[in-house]
Amino acid sequence: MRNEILTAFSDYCRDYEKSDRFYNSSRLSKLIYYVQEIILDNESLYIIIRPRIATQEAYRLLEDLTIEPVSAEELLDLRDRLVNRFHPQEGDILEVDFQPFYDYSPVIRDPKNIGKGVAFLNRYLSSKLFQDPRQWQDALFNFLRLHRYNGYQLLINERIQTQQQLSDRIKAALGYLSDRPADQPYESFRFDLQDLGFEPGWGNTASRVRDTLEILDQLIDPPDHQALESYISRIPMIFRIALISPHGWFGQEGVLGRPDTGGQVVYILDQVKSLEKQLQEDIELAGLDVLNIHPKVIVLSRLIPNSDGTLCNQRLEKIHGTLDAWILRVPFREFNPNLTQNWISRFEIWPYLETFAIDAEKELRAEFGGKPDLIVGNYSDGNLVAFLLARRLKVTQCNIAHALEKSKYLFSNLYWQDLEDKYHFSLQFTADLIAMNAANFIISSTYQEIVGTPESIGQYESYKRFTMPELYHVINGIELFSPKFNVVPPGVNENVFFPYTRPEERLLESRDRLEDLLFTLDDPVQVYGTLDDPGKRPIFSMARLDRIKNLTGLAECFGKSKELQERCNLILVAGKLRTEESTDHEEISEIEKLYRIIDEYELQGKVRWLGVRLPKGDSGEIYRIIADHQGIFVQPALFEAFGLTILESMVTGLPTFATRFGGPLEIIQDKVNGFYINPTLLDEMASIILEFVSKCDQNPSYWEEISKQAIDRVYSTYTWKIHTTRLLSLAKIYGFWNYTSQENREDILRYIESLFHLLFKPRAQALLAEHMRR
Ligand code: UDP
Ligand code: LCN
Repeated sequence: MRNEILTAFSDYCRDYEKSDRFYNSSRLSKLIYYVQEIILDNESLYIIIRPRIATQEAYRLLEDLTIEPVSAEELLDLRDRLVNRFHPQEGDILEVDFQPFYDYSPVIRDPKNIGKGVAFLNRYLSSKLFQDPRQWQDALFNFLRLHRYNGYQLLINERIQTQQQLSDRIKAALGYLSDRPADQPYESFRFDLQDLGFEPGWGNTASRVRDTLEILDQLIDPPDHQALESYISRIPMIFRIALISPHGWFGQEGVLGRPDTGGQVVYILDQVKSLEKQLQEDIELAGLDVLNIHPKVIVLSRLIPNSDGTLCNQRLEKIHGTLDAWILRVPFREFNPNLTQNWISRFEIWPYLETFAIDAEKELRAEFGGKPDLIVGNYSDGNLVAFLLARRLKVTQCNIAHALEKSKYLFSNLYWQDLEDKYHFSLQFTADLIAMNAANFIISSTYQEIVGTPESIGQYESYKRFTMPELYHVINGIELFSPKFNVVPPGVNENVFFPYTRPEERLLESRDRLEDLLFTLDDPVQVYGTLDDPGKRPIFSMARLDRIKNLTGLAECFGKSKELQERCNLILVAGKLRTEESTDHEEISEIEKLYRIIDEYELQGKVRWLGVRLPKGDSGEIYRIIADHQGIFVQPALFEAFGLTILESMVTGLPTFATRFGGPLEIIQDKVNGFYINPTLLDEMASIILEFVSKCDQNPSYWEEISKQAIDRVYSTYTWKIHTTRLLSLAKIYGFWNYTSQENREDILRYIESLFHLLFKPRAQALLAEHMRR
């Protein structure tokens, strides 16, 4: 592995007293820097190089020092041999290859533009379309005629029959509007415009209608791609959105901190509110209130009959703070009630998803009174259901991964057979391949989620080429240069998570209660551990007790550093205190491990472990109380796809120390508005924290400096307003291009369907058979 190669090279240079120049800038050192992996196979050495982001090359170095390139197929065979899962005599293994489907669609050239798909697509397709003005004008005209809401025609009516007529009527309408006061309401001249052939959707005032018509006029002749983007973003095309999130406990109370239920729920609930608000604004601006049009957003999840005190057994739940946004819960069909009546881990739910999609389609249609205009999938299961629904309903599909499990577990594909019992990665990775290729567009929270950094490969990139020994070889799993990828990061709920410096917005009552809970309350049901000196600087962390979240690593880092223990307390908010209360194998083993570490390092008196599920308002206040105590937040995950807790702690004003593996590397700018830590190097982690604490002790304004920078970082870059404006504009633009370019996706979708039926389904059925026996 890369880390070992770098260490071996550095040891070699030291032992053989190589010069600095050799170590840092010789050709060999450069080569070593780009080597991702070395495989030793009998007499040959295989070197896998990543010379650029999203690019991989493999070479074989023979004993006589000749070098040969190695093909993708050979490399995957070699990997199978390495884990003793290679049976050439049994025939070739299935090769999955999506490349041919991307061969005739446009691709981004420069890796730095990956994740800016829509800008690229706009430029590319407009230059193609604009070459033939006649074809372009027809496409635009036909697109404008499409739009309806509940059967009511929007934008243009049958009085405009041709593209030429459209052009003339725009000029006539502009003339008509030229002497109207800018703020004259649309309603007062609606029927005059209707006579000319224009229906609602152009604007809510004379000036807005005029602006929209002017952009369109400009777009007809001569067209340019910027005008196109701003025009399409104004078209009222989206009124109903379905967000799909089947697994976990999807609810508004009592769910966070349970296994499988973390950031995704927070993300979606905030996104819904922001989406509804944005849709409302757009509808109002387009002048569509005259038709009494209102947006509706539905989060589709599974109904869990035994809902452990949550509302997850309720079919419909209104989302707080919205007018018409709901959680719609559809039960899994009752195969084995011992399972289907209860929460089912995200690693086990694959057999239920197809029938769930079939049942959900009817319920969604009933609730929306029609079909949605956009379907957004979340996580591997939600994206698979989004694909099934979008295919049946013929609606634009957007994917959000949140976290792709493949990169969280080292060699999860190579050793999938050993992990299958617990994780069923053969289903999950197949579902991922299906959904990511089927999606019309994908939004990611960071650039590195797609293609990583110069040093590490991205989450989507890990699907490019891999082997599932004895199941299939993926020769090309996803086109990373495809314009379907767009980076659109989330925000934080600014009503809940806001700077500790705003006393007027804080509730005194909850502050006192939570202060007690954090530092002093003696309640063995909720809290483990008492603090000898509650006045010490708190090191705080909050996460689910997943292995990957590595709260136990943080406890161990604290345990190993006497100096840290002298100067700080460790306070953890982590789901549960007792193994008997959990059915999740990772949670159980993390609980056991945490107790072991506290004992082994004798941390009694220095650690408090809160096994509570905080209502959202409380978690906001908890960060602020830690900030009142000039504490810090540490996020020690072995890998974090994005990390909402990092945004939450930063916006509160807490100096934040977060893992350098994953999204935090993009959120934080090291030593400017937070700090990177390497959770595998516990001593180094302790010394980074200690250095900060010492600096603060010498110069108290240092804490405030970092705190202020952290707050600024979130407000400037991570807000829901930025997110939803972008998401809606993407949905419209991809919808437009799908229509006008007449891109034929039927071939790739048929291939995907085959994979679903021939690969995914039999395995899902086998898992179901196993579930029936439980
Ligand atoms: N959270 C919480 N209580 C807990 C654990 C987590 O409220 O006991 C919330 C936390 O505030 C954050 C989310 O759950 O909003 C976790 O999101 P993140 O993206 O950090 O990680 P995930 O759990 O999705 O991997
Ligand atoms: C899942 C994760 O693991 C986190 O890193 C993200 O922040 C969260 O989803 C929301 O996207």
